[in-house]
Amino acid sequence: MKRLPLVLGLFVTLSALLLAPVVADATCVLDPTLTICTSGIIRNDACPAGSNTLVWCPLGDMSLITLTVQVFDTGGSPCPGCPIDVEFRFLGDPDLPGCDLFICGATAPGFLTLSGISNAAGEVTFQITGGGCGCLEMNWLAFAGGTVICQGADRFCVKSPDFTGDGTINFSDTFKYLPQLNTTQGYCGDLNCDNTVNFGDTFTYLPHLFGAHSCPGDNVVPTTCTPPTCF
Ligand SMILES: [Ca+2]
Ligand SMILES: [Ca+2]
Repeated sequence: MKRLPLVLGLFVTLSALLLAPVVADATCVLDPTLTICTSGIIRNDACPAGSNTLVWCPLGDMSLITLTVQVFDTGGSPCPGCPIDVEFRFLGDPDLPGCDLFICGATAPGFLTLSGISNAAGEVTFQITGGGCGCLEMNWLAFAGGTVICQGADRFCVKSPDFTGDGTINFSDTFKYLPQLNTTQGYCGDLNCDNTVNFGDTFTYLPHLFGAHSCPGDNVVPTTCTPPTCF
């Protein structure tokens, strides 16, 4: 008869441990259950707003993938000044034969870690760019004070003047682009998202070629990935 309160007490103790506030630093006591993580796109291309299709460049001068993390304290108020770390894992399925997908800043295939400090609204937005064309799967784990505060996944359809997906734009990319220009067709060559490949796309491509835009990083982990709204 005495075992029930003991089990109940153990359960309450365990629950309290699992939901314990996270002390990220001296000024920051988070309630991890209140954290909001939202993936998105900072759009700097002509692809449809609201779609998950984006054109990105290793230099970061086109569209960017974002993850916004918003943290709250145990009283439910936004928590500014909190150090947040995010471990990203990128998997991808290149659309062009012999090409790859590339993540700027990755330190191993598909592995990217970013750190930031929450602002007055308790928010920090992480920005990601890269190269290559195909389906990209982004998984993330966000940490504060070493504790996971949120996790999730999203998929994007990416394309880039870095057609080969090696993190730099040069004439190897031109050789991948020209066949689609010649046939006026192809998802990857349509850099301005008007459903044809023509000199409008060449004008988009050339500044990135002439600037030899590039970044350090690494490729993604191969996967089979097909989002519903591209290709
Ligand atoms: Ca390239
Ligand atoms: Ca086009």
